[in-house]
Amino acid sequence: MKKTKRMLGIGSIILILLFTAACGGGGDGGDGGSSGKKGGKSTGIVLGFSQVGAESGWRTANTESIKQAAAEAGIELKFSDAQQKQENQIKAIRSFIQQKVDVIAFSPVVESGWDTVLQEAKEAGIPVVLADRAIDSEDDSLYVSFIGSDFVEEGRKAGQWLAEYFKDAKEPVNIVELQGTTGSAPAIDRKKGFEEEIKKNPNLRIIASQTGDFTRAKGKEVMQSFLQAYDDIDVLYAHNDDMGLGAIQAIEAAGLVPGKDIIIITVDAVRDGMQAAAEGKINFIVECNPLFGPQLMELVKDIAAGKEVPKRISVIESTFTSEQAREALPTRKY
Ligand code: GZL
Ligand code: ZN
Repeated sequence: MKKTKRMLGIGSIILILLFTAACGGGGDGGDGGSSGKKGGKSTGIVLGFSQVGAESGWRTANTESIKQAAAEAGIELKFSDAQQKQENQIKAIRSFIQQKVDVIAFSPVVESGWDTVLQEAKEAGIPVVLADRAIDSEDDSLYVSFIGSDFVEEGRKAGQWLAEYFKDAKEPVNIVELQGTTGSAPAIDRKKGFEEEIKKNPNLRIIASQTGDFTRAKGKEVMQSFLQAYDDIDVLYAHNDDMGLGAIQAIEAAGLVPGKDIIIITVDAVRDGMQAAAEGKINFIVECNPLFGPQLMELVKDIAAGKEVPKRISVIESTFTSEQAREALPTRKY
């Protein structure tokens, strides 16, 4: 199944400094949920947004950015939290169609199984935006734009750093991997990018890989099972900070020192992850920027105005070693 993302020509990828725009444009993350900021003049636009859930710090920062940006843009937001269940997202999209919203946006919890409901939106004449995660549909006429990170690149950054860190290793480096939600674009692509890089160093090998569903609780539980099954784990690669933080609890409970006995790499760079990195418990964090609320609202306005919009809007993101996390922490927006 060809991936939606690959079908998009590089030319159509518009690199937008979301991070700057979001932070500069009032996407101040931290108190994003506050209704403190007064709403902008109403545009009369109604946006239906189906969110994955509230599974991680990244997700809550993303939700706050979207809610705050909608209020500031004067866009009426109908927001639904799917508790990480695809059937709830499909129900929400159908409800938005019934309510005849102007635009539908959603972060698909998994890549597959969307064609039927998106065909219904298309027949109802309601444009759809993919936010954060992509779908693997063959038919890219089912959505007008995809705004989100390049997860394969995030996985490559993690793999590149690890390959460099262990470039002089003389013996095998045993890696355990906590995958994100099974079937989700970030889980599939972060694994893909990471493996592309580590296969260049035969000493680096993944001895166990299992989903922790992007949550702390599951990350801790699966790491406990890894620690019971293997007595020589050198590295943990977790697809998000929350699973990494749960795993750290298991590592410390086993009497091991995270960041030293087990090198830890995570993705997101949310506040709690950056705090652990600053303390040396996480050695390398790949940033995934959730603050695209303002950018999404500009896109929704353009779509509602019938303007041509880019098929793919990507974000520029950074990475942090422990030292860099210590420096960045005081000014973090999320
Ligand atoms: C990535 C996003 C992922 C985060 C996780 O853009 O879809 O989902 O990395 C979140 O923390 O659960
Ligand atoms: Zn070892």
